[in-house]
Amino acid sequence: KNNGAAKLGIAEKIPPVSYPLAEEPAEIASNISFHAKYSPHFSPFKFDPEEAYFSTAESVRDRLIEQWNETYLHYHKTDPKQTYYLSMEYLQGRALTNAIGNLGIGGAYADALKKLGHDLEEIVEQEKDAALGNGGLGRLASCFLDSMATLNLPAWGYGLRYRYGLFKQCITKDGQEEVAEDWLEKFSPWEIVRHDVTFPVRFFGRVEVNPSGSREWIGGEVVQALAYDVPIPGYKTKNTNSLRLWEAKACAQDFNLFLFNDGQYESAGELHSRAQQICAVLYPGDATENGKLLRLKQQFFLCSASLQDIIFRFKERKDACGSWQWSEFPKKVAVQLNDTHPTLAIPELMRLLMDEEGLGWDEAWDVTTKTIAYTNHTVLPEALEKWSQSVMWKLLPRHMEIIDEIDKRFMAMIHTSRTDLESKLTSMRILDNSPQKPVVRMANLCVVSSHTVNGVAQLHSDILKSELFADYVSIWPSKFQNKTNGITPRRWLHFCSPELSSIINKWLNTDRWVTNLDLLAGLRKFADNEDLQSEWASAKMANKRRLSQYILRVTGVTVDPNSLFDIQVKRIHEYKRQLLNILGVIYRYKKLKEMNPEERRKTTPRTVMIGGKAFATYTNAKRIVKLVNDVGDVVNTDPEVNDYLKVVFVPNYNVSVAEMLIPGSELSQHISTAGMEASGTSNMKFALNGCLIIGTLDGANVEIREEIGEDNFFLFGATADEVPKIRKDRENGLFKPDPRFEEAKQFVRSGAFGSYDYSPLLDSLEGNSGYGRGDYFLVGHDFPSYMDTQAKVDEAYK
Ligand code: B1H
Repeated sequence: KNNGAAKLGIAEKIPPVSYPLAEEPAEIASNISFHAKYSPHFSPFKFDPEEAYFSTAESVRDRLIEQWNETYLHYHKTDPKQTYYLSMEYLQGRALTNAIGNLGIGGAYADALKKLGHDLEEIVEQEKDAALGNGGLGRLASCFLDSMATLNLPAWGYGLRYRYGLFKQCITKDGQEEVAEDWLEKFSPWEIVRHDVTFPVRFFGRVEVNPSGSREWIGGEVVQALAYDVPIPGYKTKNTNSLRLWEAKACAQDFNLFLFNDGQYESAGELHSRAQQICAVLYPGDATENGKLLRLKQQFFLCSASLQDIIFRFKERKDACGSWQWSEFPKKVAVQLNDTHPTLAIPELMRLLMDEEGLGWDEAWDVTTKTIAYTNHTVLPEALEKWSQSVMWKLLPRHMEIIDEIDKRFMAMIHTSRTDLESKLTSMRILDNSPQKPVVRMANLCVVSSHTVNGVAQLHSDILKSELFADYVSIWPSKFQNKTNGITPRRWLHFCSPELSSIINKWLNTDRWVTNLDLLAGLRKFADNEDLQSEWASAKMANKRRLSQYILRVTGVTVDPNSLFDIQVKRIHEYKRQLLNILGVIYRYKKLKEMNPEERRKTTPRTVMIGGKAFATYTNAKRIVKLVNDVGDVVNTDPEVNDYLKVVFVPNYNVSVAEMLIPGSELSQHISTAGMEASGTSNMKFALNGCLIIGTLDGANVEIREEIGEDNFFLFGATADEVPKIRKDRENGLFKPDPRFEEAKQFVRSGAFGSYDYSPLLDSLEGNSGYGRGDYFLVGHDFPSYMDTQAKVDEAYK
């Protein structure tokens, strides 16, 4: 009777399995050995750390599968409203430590591996990071999945299964070199292919009008989307959600045997190789406007496959209870768009509802707008997606008809009920029909079609309301919200710094803070307790030692764990101002050189670490990477200053490297030009690990400072509302540079750090305006207050 389980066939069709999940270390060891023997991935009789990793992962996965199936069945039966997070990026990092930690079986697995002659800490290092994202936006998606699973929410992620994720960064004498990173080189034990979950996705073709007047998209080429599921376990709960990643495949009939037998091998498999291209690589951009047709295909592929799957699940659950209505869809389904990258979900949902399900425009529009919500992650103009109308008409003709209609109806609404906004209509419209380059403005499409739009930190959301989306606010005042970003305290404190985590447990007398961070405030009353202070300091020292060994291993540079560990890690971008950091270091180095040994001894020894990847064609970002490396080469081999300053470029910054760096940090830098970093999330990770911050009033820094207190935040620089006037003044020739700033730049120009030509980089800081000039990011303006504030840091450290 209406039993979802029976319909699904899970309970009835698979006979009960006799496969007890091991509890005791000896049983677990035998389970790991079982996998080594019967799910072998390497030649027999070999149990090296790599094989041990895969077998351990498979043993842990057995437990996840159990919880995972039960979770699916539970939601199938209870039919709650389900959230779907659509994102082109996920930066998952490693999964083994997280899974073991969430299941609470770390001790037992460590003991089991010991019995097998292995060390859990070494085994987890065998895993390659799943880096299907560029930076903060992708990591945010992964943190949300962890959080939603832990909160027992029915929430799935949808993404693409890129064959090659983010590139590996190698540092050579020329600076950054990108190398393809093959995360699937062996295989991933965390993904399960669902051979029964496939959907067709069409590209190109044309729209035909049927005799009934309905419209149909036909022709073109069709590829299959095949689902790979990754389990997302919650912390200390059975709830285990899914990250469903799509792969593109051609069908067998798309392989042309006739051509192949004729020796035309490439043409024979053309459709297959075209399908393969779709998920071949992660779009390498972070805030760039590069991608063209392939990127658009990727975006549509994600949206179409995910929505077909969502509709399928909606019907599957509804069928169990007999009749249902489309108006119920938004009561059962929420779709969150991670930036504009999955915007095509809007016209695709409209198309599926109208052309496949037979709804009229009004009904389909009502369902779509009640289902879709949009998160904006940037106000940088170059990152606001705009797609060429002609490319869109070619690739997605039916969707362009729908977008055109949404645009027309939006204009009609303005003309009838908001004539006061008519003068703004040209910029508020979805279609930009300027004759040189007609484009679709994806952010405008999202704002018009979503029930809710959010920014990712209070300041950013305020800027969205007062600038980027200001004209829409008077039409839909309650549509615009703030949702300040967050991070998972499991990965970013509990698992990455077990020492600090157990000290917190001890002093709070509970580990409930792991799922309720507000409880950390309970530590305040012990802040002056010397026992806590010394335990805290020894945990920090242990993390600094571990980090020092890592730095030595990957860079060959010896750093002193007794020096101040000062870290800036994030994508390399001019607005994030790694250049401000390194120019400050250069000035510090020059002054140290000018001191006598007596004076030097009075300074605070520092180790400055900078890490991050530069977009492959972003020349100035790559010059910054090169400069940091060149400065390091000179400073680290200069015996005069060696005990007082080290400069390290940490190569190949990724999730796992972050898990090593952040717990060992004492000062971290979040120094973007005010108003340009939408939120930032590493600032939260550092603060959570007892690290002080030097930063501007930008993004989530503002709220972090309120939370951790002004004493723990070294504030400097212009504020967001001062920035426009500072830029204007500069254009009018009113800027007077600080002599320290001039000295630092001159030192680089003098060739103190080698013969590489840094003038294009330094020239971008000169002049009053112009492309790549005029110091758009206000490095010169903020330099003096940055240096003064760094001096306060030195004093505080003493
Ligand atoms: C953020 C991006 C982004 N904002 C374009 N925008 C991309 C834009 O491939 N692309 O084309 C990729 C990524 N990423 C970041 O999002 C913000 O800069 C951070 O401040 C913020 O913390 C993060 C998460 O909200």
